[in-house]
Amino acid sequence: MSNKYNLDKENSITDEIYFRNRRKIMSSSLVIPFLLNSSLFASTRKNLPFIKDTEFSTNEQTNTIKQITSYNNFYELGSGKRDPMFNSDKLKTDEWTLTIDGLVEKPLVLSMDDLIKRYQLEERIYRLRCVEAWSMVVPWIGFELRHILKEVKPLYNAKYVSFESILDPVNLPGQKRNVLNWPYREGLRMDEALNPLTLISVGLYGKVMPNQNGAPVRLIVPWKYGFKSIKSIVKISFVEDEPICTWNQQAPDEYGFYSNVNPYVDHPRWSQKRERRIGEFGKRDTLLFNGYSKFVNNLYTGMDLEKFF
Ligand SMILES: Nc1nc2c(c(=O)[nH]1)N[C@H]1C(S)=C(S)[C@@H](COP(=O)(O)O)O[C@H]1N2
Ligand SMILES: [Mo]
Repeated sequence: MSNKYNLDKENSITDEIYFRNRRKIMSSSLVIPFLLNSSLFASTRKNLPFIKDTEFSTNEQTNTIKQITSYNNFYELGSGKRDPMFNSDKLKTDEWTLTIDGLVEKPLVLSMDDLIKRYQLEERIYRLRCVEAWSMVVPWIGFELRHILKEVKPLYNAKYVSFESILDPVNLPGQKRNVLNWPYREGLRMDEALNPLTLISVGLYGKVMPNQNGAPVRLIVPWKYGFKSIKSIVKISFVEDEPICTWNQQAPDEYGFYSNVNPYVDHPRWSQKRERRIGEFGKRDTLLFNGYSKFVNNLYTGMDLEKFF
């Protein structure tokens, strides 16, 4: 096995469904599939410099760029899985800044150029397991969140890290209604934030982040359900108390603060024992901590994972 990219094969079932729907949506029959294909997926994204990680990356087959950019959850761009792709141009990422504040010695405000130059970027191939029982394997580009922590120096009373996404109801179609309590928010315990698996990601497949995947900067926490991996982050704050998390606030019985991938604790409305890898027909077993036990087990020793789900 090797870390070979799964370059766009045109024959997967998701691609087929996608093209069928797309043809329905495009009213003009003059749009030939070739044009459609090239304009939607031809990459104008800028290349990023990076080194390849071997320590934490999986050597499973990666999902295709098409699969990764056409089946997303990103409620700011709509609640359907295809909405983020169709509405991707509604996310405005110009002049983006990332603010790091709260209980720290040295707060920071970084432009995207600053951020990309400041930290050595790595390619990390991670599984991402959505709470809705599907998963993907993505070659993310990013750096460990703990490198930011080292720099801002959290104060002794900082016990959690809170993350906030963009708020732009003028442009973001999903934010024109209160589908969620905007802006989208997430949080981690300090030791989870310091774990080397926890990534700040600025791209995938060697290039800057596609809008639908959370451009220009997002979090990746591979042992937790996908919704913890907050997209399009504008602010990271160090705080004393457990921060508000959007899905936990929305439905506390269904989504806990921890949300570690756990096949032994079902969601109240469905099983978490198995998952469908996007592009595959059958299902595979879901692994405890999404298969990252070796790296994160120790964070939860002595904790009742049914209570702290
Ligand atoms: N701001 C924001 N971040 C978000 C979401 C969202 O709706 N808004 N959806 C989450 C969910 S449920 C998942 S599964 C992942 C999907 O990431 P991907 O589209 O890159 O696969 O993003 C997460 N981050
Ligand atoms: Mo998700």
